[in-house]
Amino acid sequence: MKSNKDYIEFTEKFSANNYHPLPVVLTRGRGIWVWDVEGKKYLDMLSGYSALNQGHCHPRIAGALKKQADELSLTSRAFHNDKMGDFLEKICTLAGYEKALPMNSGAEAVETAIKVARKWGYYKKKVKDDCAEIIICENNFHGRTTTIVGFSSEVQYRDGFGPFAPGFKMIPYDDLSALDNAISESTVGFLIEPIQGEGGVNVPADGYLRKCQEICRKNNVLLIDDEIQTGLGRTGRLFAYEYENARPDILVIGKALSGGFYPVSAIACDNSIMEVIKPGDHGSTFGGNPLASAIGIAALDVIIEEKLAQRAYELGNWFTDELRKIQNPKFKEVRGKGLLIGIELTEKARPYCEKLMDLGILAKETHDMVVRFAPPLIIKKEELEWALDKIKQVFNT
Ligand code: IF1
Repeated sequence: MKSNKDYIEFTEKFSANNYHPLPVVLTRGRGIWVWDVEGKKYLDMLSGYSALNQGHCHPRIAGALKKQADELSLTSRAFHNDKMGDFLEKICTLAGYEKALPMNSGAEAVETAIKVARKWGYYKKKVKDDCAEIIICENNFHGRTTTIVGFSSEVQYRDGFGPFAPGFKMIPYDDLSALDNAISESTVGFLIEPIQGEGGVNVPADGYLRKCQEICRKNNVLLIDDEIQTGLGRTGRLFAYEYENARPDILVIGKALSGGFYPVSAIACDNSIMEVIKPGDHGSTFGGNPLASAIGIAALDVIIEEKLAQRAYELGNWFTDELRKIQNPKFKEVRGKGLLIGIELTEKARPYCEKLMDLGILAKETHDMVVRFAPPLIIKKEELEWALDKIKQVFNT
């Protein structure tokens, strides 16, 4: 039997060195559990960065994939298919918007939101050509395209990838006066994460999102909410903005939209915005394909029927309270919402993730000093209790 080490050495011969994964090689996943090539079992507390809210290989979504894969996988948008309508209707009905535009990766959906906001700016707000500006926040993470990393505050994400697209203005997160002062007559949108995931599980002050919505409305600026990581139940609501009833003008979703089976993303907005997009303006080879649509329908059905947002709310609150009871001088803060939780430490988090891995828990550090816990939302309380015991073993001084 080949060991984890064997697989890693073999893979590294051919793979770009663009990640620094934990030294574990996974070969099977089911629900909250994954197994490595040596048969060791782990509780996955990263969930594919929240693409696996429904858990690994959810049978209902797997079944939809297998069925559709035997019928029709791709038509391109040169022709219609019989699944995209049902998929987009489900997105619009659940999210409460009139229209949706399906893409593949999260970054593509963010790029789509940027293009739609800019075109809306020129055609509806009458912003001067090529002057549209979108406001973004420090410590944002919206993907890895050159446009998006161009407005990242993370040096490493930008280093060596310039030149970058203009038209973005950066402000501090969770700072309302900065937003108000940054808006000009050229501002078409404010792109924000309701909670900054990669930024370190940064939760803004209560009321922040609602007040952002008010400032945007007052200035005829589109509020663009990137819920690719916080959406689809992760934070204890179907969408994180619901905590403050801060409905965005453009909603961006991805990751768990496919239950981790396939890259599926989308934007949703009302027709007064989406109608600026005309045939041929935008698209992609795989966007809205029947296989992605069939998977997306099943993924959304699982989220709703298994009440994953409610589970995240109840179990997340309990789990966060328990983590806060751990007495450890290295704990700077335990924060998050629902089952998107971060423990900020006073030192690097990676060594603790390695200790957790030895005890059968897979968690990932974010922003160097934060251990992120984001298990699948199907997790049971007794499984979280098991995890808590291991976390206490690692962190209890
Ligand atoms: C990596 C981070 C998480 C996202 C939000 C858009 C995207 C993401 C809020 C782009 C993607 C992934 C990307 C992955 C690691 C992971 C990540 F650490 F990078 F930032 F989750 F926090 N908006 N996040 O979180 O979606 O194009 O990847 O489908 O790039 O290392 P994508």
